[in-house]
Amino acid sequence: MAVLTGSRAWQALKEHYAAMREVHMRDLFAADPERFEGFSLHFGELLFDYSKNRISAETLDLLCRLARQEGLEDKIDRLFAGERVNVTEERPALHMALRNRSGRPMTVEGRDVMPQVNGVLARMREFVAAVHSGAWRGFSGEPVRDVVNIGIGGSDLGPQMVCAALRPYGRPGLRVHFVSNVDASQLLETLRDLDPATTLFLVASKTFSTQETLANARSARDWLLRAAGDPAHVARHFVAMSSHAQRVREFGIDPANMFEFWDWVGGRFSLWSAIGLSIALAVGMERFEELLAGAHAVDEHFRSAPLEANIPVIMGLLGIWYIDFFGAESHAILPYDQYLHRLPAFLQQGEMESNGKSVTLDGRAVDYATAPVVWGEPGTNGQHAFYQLLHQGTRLVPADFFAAAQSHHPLGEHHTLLLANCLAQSAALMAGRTPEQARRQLQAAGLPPETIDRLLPHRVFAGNRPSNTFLYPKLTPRALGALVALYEHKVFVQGAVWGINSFDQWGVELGKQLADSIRPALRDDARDQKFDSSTAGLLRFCRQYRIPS
Ligand code: G6Q
Repeated sequence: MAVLTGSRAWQALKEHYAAMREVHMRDLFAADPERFEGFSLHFGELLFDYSKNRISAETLDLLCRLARQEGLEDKIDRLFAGERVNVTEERPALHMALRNRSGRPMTVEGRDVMPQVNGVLARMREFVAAVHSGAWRGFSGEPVRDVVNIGIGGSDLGPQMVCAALRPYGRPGLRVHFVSNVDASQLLETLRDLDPATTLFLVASKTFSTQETLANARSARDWLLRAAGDPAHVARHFVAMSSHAQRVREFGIDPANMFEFWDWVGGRFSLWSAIGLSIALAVGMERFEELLAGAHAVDEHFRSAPLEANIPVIMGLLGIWYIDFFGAESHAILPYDQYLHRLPAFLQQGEMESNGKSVTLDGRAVDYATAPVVWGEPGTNGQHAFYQLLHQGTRLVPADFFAAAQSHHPLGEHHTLLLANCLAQSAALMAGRTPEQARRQLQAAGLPPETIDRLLPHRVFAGNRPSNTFLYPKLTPRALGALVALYEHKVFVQGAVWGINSFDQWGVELGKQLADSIRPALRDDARDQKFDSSTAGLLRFCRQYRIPS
């Protein structure tokens, strides 16, 4: 047994689980009319309701003991102190500096990084103003009407999710698009309706060596030059966000058009950096800074609130409770907010890339489960698709619900219906429907007894399915910044307790390397013997039907 699972705090939780396993949340709510007050927290304008979880005060106490035993408080301090918490890449993970609005220094290796951070923010502000005012002009002298962010993974999912979420704040007359896939269909479908003369490309790549991004950026440059002619025009249509000036220059982008960030910013935590330029262009620098301020407020909370009242800590520990003790395999993200339709994909990367690990920091195999499969869709759509499994399937799927009390678009009864559905789903998952309730309903419908007996098992809902609910008055930049930072820190909390490195992603390397060796074999059959028979068979099929380019 590994150190963690053999530890006192873990064993205590295991015993406690044996007692809690059969406890129904229905009974917990019935026994304590104050349960909501006891298990919910307000943060600014955000409400975090975690009362619909299979927990008691003792559960939380034991989970916090586990966190303390694993040195969480110290690990949080070391994270904020800019220590090299990403041990396999020997870097800090100091994305909090990007949104530090406190005026306090934040240091990496003893050096305050805030002057650099604020310097890039100032350049972004200038650039955004120039684009918005029309002072920045393309090769034909026209202002920018379309912005295309070319990036993938962390250089795409965050800004894309935020731009979608903050669409109501979008600047009229400026459209922002995202191209990530190396499948040319995405690039070509995006460019089809755009005018090269009024299109600005943002090449977002920390390393500036990512195959998909460079392939898309090259093809975008060719598309531009077919209209613009002179390569000197690239400078008016291409800017880069990167930590690698040399490669940016080699690509042909003027380093004067490069917005820098640093290797202490992980890709999936980079939307707060220059990688957020698409956001700033979409909604304006002021709104971008409100987003930063929302996240900063959460940073302050995370580093100072006691574990028992610390929202990301509670989120992380609840996850551990279900994953490691109840055996939950997945976690659903269910926004009742169409503007958050990319949130599940964004959080999927945040959790699965960060904590999808099976060795500890010192390289030992874990004997406990780590990150769950994170998935989801906007709520009401999901209700007509996969909620059946959430309510009556054989798996326990903890879920997070999100909703704004006010819509950006008050229209008739729409928002009332949306909210009613959101609140109804978490209540139904929690309480379920007992056989007695189901029988009464069927009797009330006037069905004969034998039909009732036949239908009854199908009409029962076990309930006891846990969820958290996040409510906010309106989906503002500030509220969104806070939500995202809560999840970033949740991921850190879980990684800290599991003793894994949440900041590397070696698991994405093997496939990339193999792709490099498979690529030539798509043209040349002499290489087939290098591959397993399945890969060789798939290659034969591709070669047979493919139109060589
Ligand atoms: C995120 C990962 C990964 C990364 C992409 C793009 O944490 O590191 O998703 O963001 O692979 O990398 P570049 O920004 O270097 O192109």
